[in-house]
Amino acid sequence: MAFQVSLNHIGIATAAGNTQLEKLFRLLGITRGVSEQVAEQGVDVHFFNLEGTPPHLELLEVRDPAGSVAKFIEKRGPGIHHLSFLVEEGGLDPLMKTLTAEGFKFTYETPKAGAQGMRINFIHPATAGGVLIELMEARDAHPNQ
Ligand code: CMX
Repeated sequence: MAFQVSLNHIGIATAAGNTQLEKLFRLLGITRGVSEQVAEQGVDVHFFNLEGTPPHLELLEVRDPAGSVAKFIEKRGPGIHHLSFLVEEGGLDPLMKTLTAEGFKFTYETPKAGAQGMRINFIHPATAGGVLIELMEARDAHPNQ
């Protein structure tokens, strides 16, 4: 089965209150889009739009010092954290099934609610060449999740 995915954003981990990249993006003329608190992931996310279309840049600003992004910064320092791919509606569950059968390990058994009204799951970097990969799908197809 062929799956349709597109690169949606690049997530960048940043410490709370650090505005270096935001300033740089502004000077480069990259406009700031929406910001959203994602309590479940322990971060505030700030989207920056490249000419209004994906791929976007997503700053992950730490809010929960015990969360996974805080842990990432502690271990590896701030910087590029994940690549996020948008999966066509209805495609996430079958894609997870296929990738799991191929040996890829997901961080959650079932997708969780993410920013921008998305269902999200992550492929563990240990099974994906050292890169954390987020897969996301519009929640419209799953109104109860
Ligand atoms: N990219 C690449 N490698 C990473 C990584 C990342 N983002 N995060 C952790 N790792 C590496 C660690 O360096 C470590 O490598 P070594 O074994 O070589 O030292 C290994 O993965 C295990 O790391 P850990 O610190 O022990 O962390 P855990 O295994 O407990 O958790 C992970 C790692 C990916 C499962 C966890 O961070 C996770 O569940 N991530 C998904 C949730 C998330 O990242 N949310 C933030 C984004 C929210 C959003 O965009 O909305």
